[in-house]
Amino acid sequence: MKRRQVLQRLLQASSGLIGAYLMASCDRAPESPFLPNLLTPTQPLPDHLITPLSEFYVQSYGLPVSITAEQWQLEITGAIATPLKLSYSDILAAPQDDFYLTMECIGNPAGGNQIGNALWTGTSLLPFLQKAGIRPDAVEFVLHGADFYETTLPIKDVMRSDVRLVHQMNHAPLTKEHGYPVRIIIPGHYGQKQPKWLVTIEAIAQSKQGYWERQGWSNIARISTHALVRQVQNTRVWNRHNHVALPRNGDQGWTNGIWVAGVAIDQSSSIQRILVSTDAGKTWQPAEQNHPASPHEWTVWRYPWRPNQPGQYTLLARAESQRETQALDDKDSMDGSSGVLRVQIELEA
Ligand SMILES: Nc1nc2c(c(=O)[nH]1)N[C@H]1C(S)=C(S)[C@@H](COP(=O)(O)O)O[C@H]1N2
Ligand SMILES: [Mo]
Repeated sequence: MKRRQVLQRLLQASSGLIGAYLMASCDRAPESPFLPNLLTPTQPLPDHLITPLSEFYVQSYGLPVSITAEQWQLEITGAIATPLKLSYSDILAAPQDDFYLTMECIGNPAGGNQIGNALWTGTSLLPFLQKAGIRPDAVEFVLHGADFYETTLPIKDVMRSDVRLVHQMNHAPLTKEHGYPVRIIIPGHYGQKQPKWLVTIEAIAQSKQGYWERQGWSNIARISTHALVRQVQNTRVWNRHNHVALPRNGDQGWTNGIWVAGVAIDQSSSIQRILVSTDAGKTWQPAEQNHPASPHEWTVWRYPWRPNQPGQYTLLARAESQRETQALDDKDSMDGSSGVLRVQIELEA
């Protein structure tokens, strides 16, 4: 992929984020997923931090598709023994699971807003695939959206009981933008492996690449271990809003200490520690964190910083999962950003 395309993708990512930022900053007090819950020192960190729908990023390469639940059909086809056609009521009639999962775009830059956590409801795809009978020569599945979006994954990555056909987000039907009536969710992978308006699952005998993958984005798109700083005291730290000035006194003053808070996630293993540095990476201290039951849901964390001098500070956060420790690079790569955001803090004298 060309640099220009990377840039375009990053711009796409940030326009979503600017949208969300404006929405949050205009009318009333923002119903922020971060501000109140994370900063009450006497309260334990919440078990789950759900992103309000109004702030949940949308990433679609084209316009959202309008299909009704009645029109919708999912075809399982290709290198299989028995082609299947499923209706919306077939999906609802199967056993239902609720699960928390954090969705993130592979193009989300360090500190970006192309990430959100939701409670999803759906049914396991595996029994349907078993019924269809995958032929031994099949190597991959192509997952097709009604917008002609497509992405692929190896057979073994899709034939897992935690891969689900999802029709609800936070106990409400998926909105059109998020893939109504049905999308697929394949835990551990970035958003590009989760087609919305899913209409065909095709088993193929020769591997191929999907829409974003043909443009150079990782073909396997597994989420890397990374921490994201989300707020410093009451200021949200989104990408390109990473400069925070704090007065000496008053509610938002720094003399009584400063709360820094954020999230962290990995593809498949739980987050062991989040380390925070307030001296540009020279020294690191562990933050307080929650421990979600699923490794596919973000860990939330907060760190009470007690600076004693005014001046300029560079604040960073990095995560350690059971798999790896986040490197200290700050490049946004085509394998997903594991970059560390450097937040510039000015404590006023
Ligand atoms: N059909 C379809 N599915 C899609 C896409 C798309 O353009 N079309 N974009 C993918 C990408 S790149 C991401 S990051 C996620 C975003 O999901 P969301 O819009 O529900 O947050 O959807 C994925 N599924
Ligand atoms: Mo994405």
